[in-house]
Amino acid sequence: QPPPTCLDESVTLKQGVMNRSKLIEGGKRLRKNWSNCYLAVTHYYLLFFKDMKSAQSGAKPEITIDLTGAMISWSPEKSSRKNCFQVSTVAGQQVLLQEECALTCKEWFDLIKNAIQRLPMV
Ligand code: I3P
Repeated sequence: QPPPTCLDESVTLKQGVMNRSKLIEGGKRLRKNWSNCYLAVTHYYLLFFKDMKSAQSGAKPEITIDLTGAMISWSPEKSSRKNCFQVSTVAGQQVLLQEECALTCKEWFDLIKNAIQRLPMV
């Protein structure tokens, strides 16, 4: 399943604002840097857009995360912020996601976890 090149409502399970910090990209550990972004979850991918406006006007995602074989876990030790979880991909990308409301954050977590579990293991 190739990654969507823009927001596609027909395959989007959930979309909304999240705080994100990349941890590892291209095998390199990055300096932690939180930013507010617009996340869309599909059955196969996480798509991160700059904001809602750019997502809904057809912009390309800033980051695309392949959920096949990915791992997700709560990671309170990775941040001083509450409600943090991390997603790691087979390709070695790592992002931290965070949201102030514990309930909303758990909804994202459960949805992404379910999506991962439906995909084949690699
Ligand atoms: C980092 C920045 C991050 C913080 C991180 C700091 O400092 O304050 O927000 O992560 O903590 O190192 P800098 O901007 O100078 O790089 P949290 O907000 O998630 O705690 P860390 O080093 O303990 O990860």
